[in-house]
This record gives sequence, C-alpha cells and structure tokens, in this order.
Amino acid sequence: MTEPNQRTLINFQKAQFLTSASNLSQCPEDIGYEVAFAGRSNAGKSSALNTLTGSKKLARTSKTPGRTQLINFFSISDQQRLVDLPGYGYAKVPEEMKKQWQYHLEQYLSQRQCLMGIVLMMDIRHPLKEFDLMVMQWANSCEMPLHILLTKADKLKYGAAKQALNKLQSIIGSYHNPISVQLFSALKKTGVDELRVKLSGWLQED
Ligand SMILES: Nc1nc2c(ncn2[C@@H]2O[C@H](COP(=O)(O)OP(=O)(O)O)[C@@H](O)[C@H]2O)c(=O)[nH]1
Ligand SMILES: [Mg+2]
Repeated sequence: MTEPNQRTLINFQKAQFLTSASNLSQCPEDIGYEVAFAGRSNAGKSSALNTLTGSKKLARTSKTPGRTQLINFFSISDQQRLVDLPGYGYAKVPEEMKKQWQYHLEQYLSQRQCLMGIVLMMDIRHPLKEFDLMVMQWANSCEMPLHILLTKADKLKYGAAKQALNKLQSIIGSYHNPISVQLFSALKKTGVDELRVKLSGWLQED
C-alpha cells in the first residue's frame, strides 16, 4: 500500500472504452474504484473527459446533445474506471425517457459500492439548474464526495469566472459532504491538473 502523500498522479491517458450499460445489471463487476461524470446535456462533459484523458474522441463530443442514453465505462486499469453518465435536461427528450434515465441514475448512484465520487459539470454561465441541485442534494444525503467543474470558463473574463467560483464556493459551504469546485476549460486546457489531482486521490487506496 502506498502512503497517501506518496500517491502518484494517475495516467489518465491509459483510459480505454470498456463497455456501455443501460441499467445497473449491465454494469461491469462492482470492484475497485470508480468516478462518475454527470452533467446536463451540453454542459461540456464529453469535452472534459476527452481533455482529462488526452483523447480527442474517447467520449464523443456532440453539438446535438442528449443522444447518449447509456452509462459508458472507461477503464484506466482493472481496478480504476471513469464513468460517463447519460446527459440530462435536453428539451427534446420525452418526459418518459427522463424518468427512465433518472431511475437508472439513482439505481447506479445508490447501489454502486465502488463509486468513490462524482464530478458534476456545470456551464459556468448557467450553474445550479434543477438537475445540478438534485445531484448535489443526493450526494449530500449519502455523503458521497462531489467535485464540481465550472466548465467553459473561457467564455467569461477571468474576473467574472472567479466571481462565479466564489459564489458557488459560498453556496456549497452549507453542504456537509466533501464537496469542492473549480474552474475548467476544455478549450484552454485550464483546470486539468487540478482535476487530475482530485481524481487520483479518489481512485487510489488510502
Ligand atoms: N468555449 C468552450 N466550449 C466548450 C468547452 N467545452 C465544451 N464546449 C462546447 O460545448 C458544447 C457541448 O460540449 P460537450 O462536451 O459535447 O457537452 P456534453 O453534452 O456535456 O457532453 C460543444 O459545442 C463543445 O464544443 C470549453 O471549455 N469552452
Ligand atoms: Mg456528451
């Protein structure tokens, strides 16, 4: 076992597509460590995953959001996985499908033993939508660590981005689960190292 302070950064470039699941029973065996990526459609989730792993197409980015309805698993090693949860909140997705999605998400989130934390992506210009609050409250209620990426930070001037970050930091102060927030831009590659450090802590044994 490695000492916590000797932990090395995980090489996220090793991430490879493993499998897709439409429900909990199709997920890979519940062993090792997993981190799940959640966000409303178009929040920049695929772009963040691609930036993290240094891949241009690991998780498909799309200008027509809401297409992916599956839970996608990427393995870094046989004990470490990244999980791309289906997008949510796309207006053209029928209500029934949203309910189905929510059901499978809740199943996954509440029953997955290897889940070490959730990365929640929010467009810095449109944070704290209904879906975001749902994930934040869920994580809080079961003390699941949560890390928020304020994505597309390049869309704001630095001062405005910093202000958005501070505002969210003061809001999450009232949550009692481990929760953190950072600026992120897939376009400018900002915040990538901070994310790698966070995930390396989650995905390795104490
Ligand atoms: N300016 C800017 N645009 C971004 C960034 N990340 C994603 N986008 C754009 O936002 C849209 C949605 O991104 P995508 O990663 O597919 O979002 P997803 O639906 O959450 O997976 C695409 O048009 C991306 O090019 C970023 O850091 N900066
Ligand atoms: Mg996507």
